[in-house]
Amino acid sequence: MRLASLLKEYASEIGIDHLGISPAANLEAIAPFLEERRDQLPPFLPRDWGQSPSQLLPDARSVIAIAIPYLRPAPAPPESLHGVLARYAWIGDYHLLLKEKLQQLANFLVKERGSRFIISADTGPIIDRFAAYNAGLGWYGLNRSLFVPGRGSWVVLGEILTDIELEPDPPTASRCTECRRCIKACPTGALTPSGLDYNRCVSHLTQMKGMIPRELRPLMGSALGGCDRCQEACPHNQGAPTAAGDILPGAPYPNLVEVLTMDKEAWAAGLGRSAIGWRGLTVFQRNAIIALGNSQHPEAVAPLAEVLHDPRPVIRAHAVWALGQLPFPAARRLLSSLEPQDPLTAEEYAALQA
Ligand code: B12
Ligand code: SF4
Ligand code: SF4
Repeated sequence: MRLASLLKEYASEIGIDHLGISPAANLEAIAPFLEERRDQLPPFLPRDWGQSPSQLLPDARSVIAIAIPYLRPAPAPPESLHGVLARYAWIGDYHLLLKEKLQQLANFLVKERGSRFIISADTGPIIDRFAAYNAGLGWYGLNRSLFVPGRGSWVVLGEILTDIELEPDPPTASRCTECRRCIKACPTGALTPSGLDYNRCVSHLTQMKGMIPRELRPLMGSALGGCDRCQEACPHNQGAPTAAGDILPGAPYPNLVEVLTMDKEAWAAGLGRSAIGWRGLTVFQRNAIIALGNSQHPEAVAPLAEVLHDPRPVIRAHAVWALGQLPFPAARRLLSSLEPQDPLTAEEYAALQA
C-alpha cells in the first residue's frame, strides 16, 4: 500500500476524519497574493508567516493538512444577563488538540520513512486555510472560511510540512453560491465581497488588548470571545453534525456578573482553558463590561458600579462608557458624582459629556 494511504488509514485510527495532501510547492502560489495585501494583514502574525515552504524546510515536498470538527450541541440561553462565546471557545484550547494529532501523524511518518518535518497550526508560519484548500480538504466561502464537505466551516486547521513526497489529493469544487448572507449578517461591515477588514472584525475586537474603538463597541452586542455570525448565516453550516466531547463550564453563555467578579484562579480553571484563554482575564472582563452596556438592562448598573473603581484603568474606562449606555437614573447618578482619576477614564468621561 502507498504511504499516503497508510497515513490516511492511521489518521482515521487516531480520530482524524479529514486529511488531505498537496505538493509543498503549491503553497508558493500565495506569495503574490500576500505581497499585494501585506499592509492589510494583522501585525500580530509571526515574522516567518507565509514564507515559502523551501525557506521553512529545505527539500520540502508535501503538505499534509488536517481539519478537526469542533461543533457541539448548543444549550438554550439562560434567563440571566449573559454574554456569548464563539463555538471554538466552547471547548478546551483547540491548539493543543491539533498539535497532539499532528505530532502523532509526524511520528508515524518518521517511523515509516524517517521524515524531516515541521508542524504548524494557527500560530505557526503556514497559512492554514490555503494549505487546507490546496490539499483538497474544502473550499473558500465568501466569508473567508474554509468549508469541509459534510462538516461546514466548523473545523480548525493545521498541517505538517514534510520532505517526503506523497500522492496529492484532488481539489474540492466550491459550493459557495455567493448568496451574501454572510456579508449581510456581519454586524460591523468588516466583511465585504473583496475581503475582511480585521480591524472591524468582532472576533479581533474581542481578542485585542486595550481600548476598543468607541464607535465599534455598540456593534459588538454580547460577544465575549470570537464571533460566529458570518458562519451561522451560511446555508452550508445549517444542520452540520456535532462532534463528541464536553463543553467548558460557563460556555457558551457566561454569566456577565460572574465574569466581572471572577478571579485569576477561577478563570484558569474554567473558560481560560479555551483558546481565548491566552488573551487573559482583563480582556475577557472588558468585553463583559461592553456587553453589559449593550444589554440596556437595569440589572447591569450594579455590577458596573462595582468595577467603576477597579485598579485597572482599561476596566474603569470601559465601565464609564457602559454606564453611559444605560438609560436609567441610577446610572446617571453614578456618573454625575464621578471624578476620573486617570487619563483613559477622563477621556471616556469627556466623550460622554460631548
Ligand atoms: C489572523 C487570523 C484571524 C484574524 C484575521 C482574519 C483574516 N481573515 O484576515 C481575526 C482575528 C479577525 C480572525 C478571525 C477568525 N478566525 Co482566524 N485566523 C487568523 C490566522 C492566524 C491568519 C489568517 C490570515 O490572516 N490570513 C490571511 C489571508 C490572506 O489568508 P486566508 O484567511 O486564508 O485568506 C485567503 C482567502 O482570502 C483566499 N481566497 C478567497 N477566495 C479564494 C478562492 C480561491 C480559489 C483561492 C485559491 C483563495 C481564495 O486567499 C487568501 C489566501 O489563501 C489563521 C491561522 C493561520 N495561521 O492561517 C486563523 C484562522 C483563519 N482563523 C480561524 C477561525 C476559526 C476564525 C474565526 C471563525 C474565529 C471566530 N469564531 O471568531 C474568525 C473568522 C473571521 C473570518 N470571517 O475570517 C480558523 C479558520 C478555520 C476555517 N474553517 O476556515 C484559522 C485557520 C485558525 C485555525 N488554525 O483553525 N482570524
Ligand atoms: S453565506 Fe452564501 S456567500 Fe457566504 S459563504 Fe455561505 S454560501 Fe458563500
Ligand atoms: S467574524 Fe463576525 S465581525 Fe468578523 S467578519 Fe464574521 S460576522 Fe463579521
